[in-house]
Amino acid sequence: MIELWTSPTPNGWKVSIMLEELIEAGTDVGEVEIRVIDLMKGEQFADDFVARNPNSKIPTLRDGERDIIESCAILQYLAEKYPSDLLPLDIGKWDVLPWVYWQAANVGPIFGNKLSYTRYMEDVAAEERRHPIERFNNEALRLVSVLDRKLGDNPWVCGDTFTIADIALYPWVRGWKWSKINITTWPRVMAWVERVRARPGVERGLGYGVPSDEIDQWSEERKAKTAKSGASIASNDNLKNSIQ
Ligand SMILES: N[C@@H](CCC(=O)N[C@@H](CS)C(=O)NCC(=O)O)C(=O)O
Repeated sequence: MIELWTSPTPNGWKVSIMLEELIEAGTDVGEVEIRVIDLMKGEQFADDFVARNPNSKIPTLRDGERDIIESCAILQYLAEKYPSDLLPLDIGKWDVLPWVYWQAANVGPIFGNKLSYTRYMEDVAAEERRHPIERFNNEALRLVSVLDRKLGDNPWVCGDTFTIADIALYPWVRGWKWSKINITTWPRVMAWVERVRARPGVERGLGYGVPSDEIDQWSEERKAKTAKSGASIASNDNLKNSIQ
């Protein structure tokens, strides 16, 4: 049995979308038990969580006796365990995996930092936020321009086939309004965001931990709760306290 400990956040959605895309492709993934981790309460630092993921971040997946941490590693693990079009298993995998790593090493951290400085650090003086906001915004825009060129006139990131590269990238890019990263200069990226969103597996994957009427438009209450949770996670005190 697969156990997924996750939250409704970009890194969490990667895995819920993956599971739903596999099901959509006709794969029997067996029983999947989902536990929604309350990051605001600090459940990621509890002993049972740390025993599965010493890095104290969602998502973390247990398959039988094996724990897999890191969202992109989980995507690759599931893609290899359940062969489908989501990842070629021959040499063609190298058309896809570098873009998954590119997401993990670049888009996630840069979009995440831009988001934190834009939404979650309002108690930090505007003057102190100015430089990191400009830096992370410019780098995020550069990454979007790379994505635009990679997409070219193809429907999906790696060509004609929807793959785990699309799954890894989409949850971060779809949040461009929340993170205030203006992707509208790149119509091909905008069209790709809509194309991914239209997939039934993506629709279901985005629904883990979020009511269906809030998948695209969060309520004011959810925005406030997310901002509060983000602020507590992003605070320097929280980071200091989690150093062991
Ligand atoms: N590189 C990790 C990043 C995971 C990550 O940053 N997860 C966030 C939510 S999107 C988290 O658990 N944050 C809680 C914390 O930092 O305390 C992955 O891709 O799995």
